[in-house]
Amino acid sequence: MLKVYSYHNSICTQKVFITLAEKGIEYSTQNIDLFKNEQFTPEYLKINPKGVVPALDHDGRIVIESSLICEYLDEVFPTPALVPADPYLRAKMRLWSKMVDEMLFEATRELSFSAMFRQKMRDMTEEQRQGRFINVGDPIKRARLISTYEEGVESPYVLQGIGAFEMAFEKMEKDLAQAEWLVGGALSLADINMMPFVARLYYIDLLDVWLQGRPRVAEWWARVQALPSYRASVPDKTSAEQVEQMRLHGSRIHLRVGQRRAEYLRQRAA
Ligand SMILES: N[C@@H](CCC(=O)N[C@@H](CS)C(=O)NCC(=O)O)C(=O)O
Repeated sequence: MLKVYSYHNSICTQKVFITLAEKGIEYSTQNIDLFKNEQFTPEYLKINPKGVVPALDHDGRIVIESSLICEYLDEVFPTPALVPADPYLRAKMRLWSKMVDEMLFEATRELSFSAMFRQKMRDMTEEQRQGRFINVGDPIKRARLISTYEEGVESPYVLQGIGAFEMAFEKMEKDLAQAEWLVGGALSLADINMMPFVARLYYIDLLDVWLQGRPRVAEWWARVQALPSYRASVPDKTSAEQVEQMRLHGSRIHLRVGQRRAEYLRQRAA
């Protein structure tokens, strides 16, 4: 039996859902409401001491960290293979996982927060909001959260996030010149890791900022949107109301994100 601890619209959890769907594996889910601080209850912290989703329960054995969960699933359920057999290609695939875990996750959080979660945080009671800040154990993560809550798109962390996406999309456009998927010509966890992050930009109406002049990434994104595993795990699990909210909040920061990207590119060229 497989159970995924998740929160709707969680980008890390979407990686796990797409992997499970590619492999045609049945699973159940348990919702952890991140805006009610359910990730910090003593019961959930026993499952994931980091106080985040996702977590996978496989017959009572818990696996955490979305990239590790996806690799675990690939080892336990090897068909179809989503990790290249060739060690060199496997290393290239893991480079994409690192890019997502070390750069794009924070970048997406910053953009999502400044677009919409900021508003959700404003709607919390002061006690809930402080609880949310205090419970984030990692001081760097807490500083980023407070900064994007207070400064929105003007936060220095948002500029950092914009730079992270710039580097990722540059690499995608380059790597996709070789084949239609990111590593070795076949769909792999490299693509699956990237999907929810590109999708989030799409939903918050910011993807066009990075797709301009990147035809290969645009074609990759069209291929992803046609994949049944992606459709079942992201659009089909996202309500019309959420789609509307993301679009609405994202469109409000669209102009400013474009300007900050230009600022980033100017700084980089100087
Ligand atoms: N590196 C972790 C990140 C997990 C993570 O931060 N998940 C977010 C949702 S996408 C979360 O649970 N956030 C709750 C919080 O920050 O309080 C992974 O990939 O599993």
